[in-house]
Amino acid sequence: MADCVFCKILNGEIPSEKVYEDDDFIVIKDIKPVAPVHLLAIYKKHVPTVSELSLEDSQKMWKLFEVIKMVTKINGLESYRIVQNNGKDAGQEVHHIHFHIIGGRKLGPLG
Ligand code: D5M
Repeated sequence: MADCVFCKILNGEIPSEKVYEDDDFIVIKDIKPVAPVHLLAIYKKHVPTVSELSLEDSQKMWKLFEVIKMVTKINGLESYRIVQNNGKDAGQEVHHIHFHIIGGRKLGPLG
């Protein structure tokens, strides 16, 4: 998608701090971290929200948890939060499916 910031990161138009990459996912450092560790696991295919995932996309999501296990281990996180926003009222700013991985400090209650 031409005006999608994550598509631009994926095609190299915008720089990012890459932590991990495979055929389906890339993990980068969030530009506006809310905790000492704040990573974004981005699904490479441009799908705006979970509601728009095809069955084929959903079937690839199990891999995401293997990726999260790996990057949290590398970052020494025993406790962490996974956040995934869908739609404006949920606070989604970038309409390209991604998962926040947040940790490295004591986290407060969900709002
Ligand atoms: O989260 C979107 C997140 O994407 C938000 O935490 C900032 C982050 N962001 C935006 N642009 C960049 C770039 N260029 N690099 C790294 N991180 C970025 P959402 O769930 O959509 O609200």
